[in-house]
Amino acid sequence: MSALVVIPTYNERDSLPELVPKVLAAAETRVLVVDDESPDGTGQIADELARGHPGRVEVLHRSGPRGLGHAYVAGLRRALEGDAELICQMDADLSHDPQYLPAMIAAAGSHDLVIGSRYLNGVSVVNWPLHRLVLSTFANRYIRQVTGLPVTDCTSGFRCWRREALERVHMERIRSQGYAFLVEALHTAWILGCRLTEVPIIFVERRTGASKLTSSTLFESALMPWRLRLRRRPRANPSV
Ligand SMILES: Nc1nc2c(ncn2[C@@H]2O[C@H](COP(=O)(O)OP(=O)(O)OP(=O)(O)O)[C@@H](O)[C@H]2O)c(=O)[nH]1
Ligand SMILES: [Mg+2]
Repeated sequence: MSALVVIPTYNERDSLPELVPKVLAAAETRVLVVDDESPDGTGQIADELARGHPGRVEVLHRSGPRGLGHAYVAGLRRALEGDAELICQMDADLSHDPQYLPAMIAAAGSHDLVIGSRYLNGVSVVNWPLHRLVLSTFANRYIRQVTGLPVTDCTSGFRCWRREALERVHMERIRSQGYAFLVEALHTAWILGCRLTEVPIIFVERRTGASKLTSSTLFESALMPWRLRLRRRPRANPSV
């Protein structure tokens, strides 16, 4: 099945040139970089990568309000305008290793949404300071308990969607940013009766560039599970 990998970028000039060739080599993939006018010139580097890989790499230059949620919405919508049967999403900072793409793509043969999961077999995270590890594992446990989501890693940005499932989720209706966006999209898919599965990954902390995690994103993420809890539960007979 043809897969398009959507990669949002903001100031990732050091990691993107290493990541894109690895993604293209890992599987039958194409890449869509979604850049938000990165001040470090990542957008121009992405344009060079597109020129070097004609037909396989495309760049969407966004302007307007910045934010990971906006970038996901724009990128995933653009992806749906094309003909890819599978649409993957991953971070640009090399935390998500493209070596896992083939397993995720294979799992999408029988599932609607595949999650690259850090917490399927204990904790598979390299080089995170203790406070990040505690925050992330606590957040995931909290989300699961409040919402009932049957997934160990609800905040992973490494995902592979079947296009029909992505179409039904209507990403443009999701207003939140960052982790809350990821949790809401996953929850919506679950409510719609999508078949969810996880593939274990080893997550490696970024070596270059800076995290864009902000306290407002964390606050939004803390409230989100309670909003989701008020929604309906999944359909008994999934139709996707
Ligand atoms: N287009 C776009 N991309 C963004 C924006 N904010 C973050 N990103 C990208 O989204 C991905 C995830 O962002 P990170 O800063 O790595 O956030 P994180 O993975 O939650 O945090 P770390 O663990 O510290 O890396 C990276 O590829 C970023 O470059 C944004 O506002 N616009
Ligand atoms: Mg990261």
